[in-house]
Order: sequence, then C-alpha cells, then structure tokens
Amino acid sequence: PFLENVIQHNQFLSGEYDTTFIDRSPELFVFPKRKDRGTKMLNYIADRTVNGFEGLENKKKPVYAKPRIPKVKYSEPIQEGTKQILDQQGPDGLANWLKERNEVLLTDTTFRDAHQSLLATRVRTKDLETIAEPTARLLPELFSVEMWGGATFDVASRFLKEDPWQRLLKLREKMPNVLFQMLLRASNAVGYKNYPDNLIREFVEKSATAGIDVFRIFDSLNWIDGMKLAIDSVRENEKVAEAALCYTGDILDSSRPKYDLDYYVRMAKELQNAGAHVLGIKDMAGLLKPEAAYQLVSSLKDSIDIPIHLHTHDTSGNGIFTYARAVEAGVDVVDVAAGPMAGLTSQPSANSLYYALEGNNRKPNMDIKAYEELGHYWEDIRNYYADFESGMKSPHTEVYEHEMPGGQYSNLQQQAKAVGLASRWDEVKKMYRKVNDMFGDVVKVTPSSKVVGDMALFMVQNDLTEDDVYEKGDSLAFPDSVVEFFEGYLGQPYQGFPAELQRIVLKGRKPIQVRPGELLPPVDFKELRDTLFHSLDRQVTSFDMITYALYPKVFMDHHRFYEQYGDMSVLDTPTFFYGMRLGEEIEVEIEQGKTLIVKLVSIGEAQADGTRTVYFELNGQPREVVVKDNS
Ligand code: 3PY
Ligand code: ZN
Repeated sequence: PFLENVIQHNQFLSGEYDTTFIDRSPELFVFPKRKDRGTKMLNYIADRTVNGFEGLENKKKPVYAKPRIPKVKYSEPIQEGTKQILDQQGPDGLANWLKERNEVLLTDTTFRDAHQSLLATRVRTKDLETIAEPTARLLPELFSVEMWGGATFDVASRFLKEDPWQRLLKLREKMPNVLFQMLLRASNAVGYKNYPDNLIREFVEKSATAGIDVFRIFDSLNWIDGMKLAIDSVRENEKVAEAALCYTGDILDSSRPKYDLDYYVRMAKELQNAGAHVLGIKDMAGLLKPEAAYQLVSSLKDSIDIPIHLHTHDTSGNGIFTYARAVEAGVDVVDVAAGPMAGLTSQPSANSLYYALEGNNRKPNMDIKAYEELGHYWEDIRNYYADFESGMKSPHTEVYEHEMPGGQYSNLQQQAKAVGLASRWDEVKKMYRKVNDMFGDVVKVTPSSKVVGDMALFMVQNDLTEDDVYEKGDSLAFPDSVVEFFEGYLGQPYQGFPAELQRIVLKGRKPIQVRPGELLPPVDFKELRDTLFHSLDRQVTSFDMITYALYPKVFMDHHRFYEQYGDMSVLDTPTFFYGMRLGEEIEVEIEQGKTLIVKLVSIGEAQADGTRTVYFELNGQPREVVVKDNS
C-alpha cells in the first residue's frame, strides 16, 4: 500500500521526487486503522463536549463570529520578496541588500512571538494556515515572518497535538515569497536544556530543509561559546545566521554597570566575528528605553558592519517610542505584530509604527490598508483563544523593576496559581528580581528565566528570605533547574556564578566549566530510528526522530493521542477546545476533497459506571459514542 500511496501523490506524479519527499509526506505512512477516522473524531468531540479541554474551564462552546478573511486574488502570481533575494544571492547578498535599504524593514511576529506572549502560544496551525496566503500576498515587502521556534515547537506537540514540522511545511507552501524566521535557543534548540551537538546540527539542517531561512540564535546567558555551533550550522546550510545579544539591565543606569554599553558593543563584535550575517538585539522583556535604544543602535552602527535587527516587547507601553529612536539611529529591521495581536507583552503594532513614522524618510514600505484588513482576521481569531489571555489590561511599567520576559509573565503567573500562590503574585514578582540579584544579575530569557522563576516560586512558597537561603541553605532541596544552572549545564554566566550561593546549592557537587555539548553523548540516530520504528509501527521520518530526541515523552504522548483520535488538527479551533453545542452541525475536511458533516444530536444521562452516550449524526447516519464523564 505504501508504493500505491506514493505513486499517486501529486509531488511524485509531477516528478519532484527528492530525498526530503518522504519527510515532507508522513501521511503516506499512515494507513493502519485509517478506516475508522470518523469514529475516532467523534470520540474526540464527545470527550471535549462532556469533559472540556485540559487546563481550560469546562464551559459550553461560545458562539463566535465567522473570521473575516481579506479578499485576495488567488489566481494571480504572488509578488516576489526577500525569500527570492536569499535564494538568488545567498545570505551575504541578502545582508548587503538589507544594508542598502533606506526605509526600515519589518519582521512580522504575529505567527510566533505575538501569540506566544499574549495567548500562551496556543494559536493552532489551522488558524495560521487560513491567513498565510493572504499575508504573503498583502505584505510582500516584509523582511520576514517569524513563525516558528521559541515555545511553538513544544506547545504545538504537547498541548495542541499537532506536528510542528507540518506547520512549517504547510505555511511554507502558502508563503513562498518572504523569509521565514525562527527563534533558536542555540544549544537549547527549542527546548529548556542543552542538547548534544549532533542533535543541534541535525535540527538546524532539517529546519532549513523544511523552510526556515533566518535563524535568530541566542544564548540564555549571552554566552557566545554556547552559540558558535548553532551559528556554524546555519552558515553550513547557507541560511541567515542572525546572532542575537539579549538585552538586560539598563545602559542608562550608571549604578548598575555590569551590562553597560561597552558590554553590548563587545558582544556584538564577537558575534560578527563568530559569523553572524545579521546582529539581533533581543529585548525579550522590553527593557530597552527609547534613549537607550538610540545610544545602543548608534554605537553598534559605528562598531560593526552587519545589519541590525531589533526585537522588543511593548509591555511598558514605550515600544513605538523605542523603535522611533532606533530608526533614527539607523536600525535596519524591527519586529512588529498585526495591530490586534500587538501591544502589552507582545511586539509593538505594525499599524501604529506606520503612523508614528509618517513624515519620516525611513518610514516602512508597507500597505497599511492591507495590514488593517489582516488585522480584522486576527481580531476575530483572538476571540477563540480568550481563555488563554493573561489578564493584563494596560501598559505595565513594573517590568523595568522585575525584568520578566514578555513570554514568561503569564506562564509564571499560571505556575504560581498551580502551587496556590495566586494571591501572592506581587510577592513572586518582587522575589523574581531579588533572585536575579542573588544570582549575580543574570540575563533572563528561556531557559535562564525559568530558573529564576522556579527559584522565586520556591522561596515564596517556603516563606524563605534571602538571608534564610544563606543560613539554612545546606538543608534546603533546591529545584532541579536551579541545581543544574549552578552546575553549569546552561552554560557560563557573564562574570561567573556567585561563589557562596553556588556552594550552598551544589552541596559538594562539582560544577562544569566547559560547554555542556562537549560532555553529552551524541544521539545515535540509527538506533533511535529502530526504536521508534518498533514502537510506532510505521516508517519514521527524520522529523519524528528530532522531535523524539528533543521531547521523548511529549512525542510519545502525541503518538498515543493520534492512535486514539487521529489527526485532530483538522478540526476548527472552537470545536477542538470546547466540543460541540447540542443541535450544532459542523463540517470537517479530513483531507483535501473529503469532508465529514457532524451533528451533535443529544447527550445521554450519566450511567452508574460514570459514562455517557453521546448521539451524533455523521454524514446523516446516526452514530453513538460512549465517553467517561470525568466530573
Ligand atoms: C523563547 O525562547 O521562546 C523566547 O521567546 C525568549 O524570549
Ligand atoms: Zn520576544
């Protein structure tokens, strides 16, 4: 049956058979148990209808307006863009092209950081796919679309039960003209710990093959030794290495000299020497004040030759002002999001920036009407994810005090809630800053930010002061992440670890001084393929192997979910989260040209064994499904 599947596949028929074809088409291998796709799907819908979605309040599915999709002419060719420049001129050619632009260019983060920072990374591939082609058609002048990496990889598989590689492949097909950008946590890849070197190389290679063009690479401690392997791997694949310095502290505050202007200029020069095509300034918490942005970008422009790409979060409400000053200083690219997905912990609004730069000779080249129209879609789609919003309603200048990254705020808040500290959230924020100072004033970004957060929660939960930690530390069991950090498994912080605290946390263990990648045994991909082949009972793609190597438990959980319910990425988002309303009818396209019509007829009484029968019509035929009611 495999061969039959392959020879009927349109890519095969068109003669485009290449070595990545199999990786790109995992559906070719999924024939067992295919026949009962309808039943599996009804099981999923019945379960969500009765029991809700894990982590969300179990409520009746709300009624949503149909998302407004901008009208575009699908039959016309798509205007070429930066992707073609990279493909034709290579990464150095692209960097040169960028430096010659007078206008400031834009990276749109709506598909990644914006929803990571506002909606706990929960936006599903289906909702991205719907707007992908209109975006490519309406915004062909973008420098890039950031649509992968960071937390999206983990969240897609863990919570949304999707294959993150499929997201990349599907969007790439719909957006052939603009560069695709991802956030790569250097040796931590898209995870929370250092991985073996060969896994990082393999990850970069496969991401490049699947469609990533620009890799924004950062190390969570600004440790350049930890970034070199990723930079080299990106260069070997002839893609753009955007090596980023993470901005922390405040260069305007002379009482806090650790991360001063010289520090960042030195780091930028080292990144340029390490092979960066573009320098990223990653202001993950939104701490870069307008005047600091002007000074930083001006000094960097004087010190390095590569283009500069600035990323910030609008948490304080000062994002547009920061960008305006950076534009004045000559920044080449800035990160923005579509208006309705911008602001607060997300990126500044593209629409606002456009108007803020009216009359400025570096105003971005973009169609504001198109952005407004795309915004209508995002306004509607955001409603689907309302239950994942953080609750922050207005600019939050406290960020200058606690310095928590945009993507961490709502996350840590959830973690605090989960351990019963919801009412002590203010204390947690203060403690976060205290822990930063105890750790010697560290860069806080995934995963180092998680270590600081874990320690802050640990201290608040156990009513520990800083003095308590030093006095009673020998008898305290610190969180694992904190122990690993002080062991050196996230790398080496600038100016080293605070010695006394390191001694207390490690309790006699020896810290490492070298790059963790030098000590970690390489992944044996051949053995991994065999192991997976046996447990999955199907062919294994290179993408499967990487996902498994990064997140073994998440991968296997996803596989079991798939066995039980099938591919539920085909469901519309409200149904995926909330199931169906009584009497509702939905259409589900389970593959191109094959649509199932599902109607929820009634839900039976709970039985003595805790189950309920849920009555559907599937394509007009009555169907019953029994689910366990977990309430
Ligand atoms: C991530 O690593 O996911 C981030 O967005 C860090 O800012
Ligand atoms: Zn960010």
